[in-house]
Amino acid sequence: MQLSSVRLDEVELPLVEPFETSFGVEQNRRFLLVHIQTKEGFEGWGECAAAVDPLYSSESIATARWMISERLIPLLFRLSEPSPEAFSQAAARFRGNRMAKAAVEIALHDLRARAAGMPLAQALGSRRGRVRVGVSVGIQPTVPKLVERVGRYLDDGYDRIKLKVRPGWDSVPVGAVRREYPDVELWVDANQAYPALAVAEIRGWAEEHHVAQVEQPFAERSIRAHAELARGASFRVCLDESVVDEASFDDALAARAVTSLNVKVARVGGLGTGLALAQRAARDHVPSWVGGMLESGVGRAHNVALASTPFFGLSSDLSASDRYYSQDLTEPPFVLGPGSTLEVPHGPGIGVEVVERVLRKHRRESRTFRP
Ligand code: OSB
Ligand code: MG
Repeated sequence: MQLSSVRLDEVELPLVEPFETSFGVEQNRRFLLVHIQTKEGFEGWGECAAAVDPLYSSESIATARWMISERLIPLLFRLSEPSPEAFSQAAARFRGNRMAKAAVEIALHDLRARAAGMPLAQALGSRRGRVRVGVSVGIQPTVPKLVERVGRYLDDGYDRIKLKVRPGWDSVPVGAVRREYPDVELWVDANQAYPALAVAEIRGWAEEHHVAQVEQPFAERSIRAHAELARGASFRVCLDESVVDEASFDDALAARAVTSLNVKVARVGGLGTGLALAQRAARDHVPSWVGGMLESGVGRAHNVALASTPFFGLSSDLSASDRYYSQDLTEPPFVLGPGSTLEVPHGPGIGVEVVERVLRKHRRESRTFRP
């Protein structure tokens, strides 16, 4: 395959409601979109999860735009065969910048699968027609509003709820949700907001309110604090930000700091590493699931394809299109199906199509690169 162009767009899509985490609030999702085209007439789409500010991790739209346009696209144009594996191998000499690398790597996966006329899910080794999903619920203005919000998601059909928590928004809101919905599967995610000293306090409220999983309460590098929390806990300790590659996962496993793994395509630099991590987790009997970054339909479709492979045992943070956007970038929309699931698309590649009209309406910037 010979590349003819790579287009890098910046898009701003309004979220149906603001999403607040321990690190801030988002009203609109701004992200980069990668569109690769070949001389043979094939295409591949990728999305970069980096946000405007480097709050979730050190990457931002600005750093990712520089990395993709000044380093990764030139590197891609020099490859003799533009496969995701050849790209990742060549890009490995650049440190970090995993969200930027992931955006290009996943576009190459979509391209290869489309060129083969095969669904990406199948190309990744999928065996499932549907994936189990839950919903991640942002911090709300008040506890009653949170309880009401959770109730509406349960009415929609989600059967697993993840609450965003932070110091000052934990025991009381989590307890209120638990009292109202005694049987719901409850997870919490703190996005690194607690000091290592908070181990006993977190264990106290998480056990009291029967929380099944506590995600990334401590800083990315605080492996020891996560191990302390995991020791003898009745809940799983899930790592998100701490695991960025196979080496960091190995270290966390050796320290017994991880009893559930959030596999985010963006955080780990692409589908290749995402799959490898999920396989490794399965081998070590650590249940895993696919995390999301409020992606548009492009990124979500990649995540759904990954989640459909046999290595994931827990429900993923992949909700229906209408949980994020009233007008998604792709069609058909993802809709919640029976048993809190999303259907894995059947078409070639990611199996959903970017709607040019929607893209043009929400595009703020566009640059095209040629070999
Ligand atoms: O930590 O999982 C996270 C969104 C933005 C940044 C970090 C996280 C999230 C989510 C969203 O929880 C999950 C989703 O996309 O549905
Ligand atoms: Mg998380």
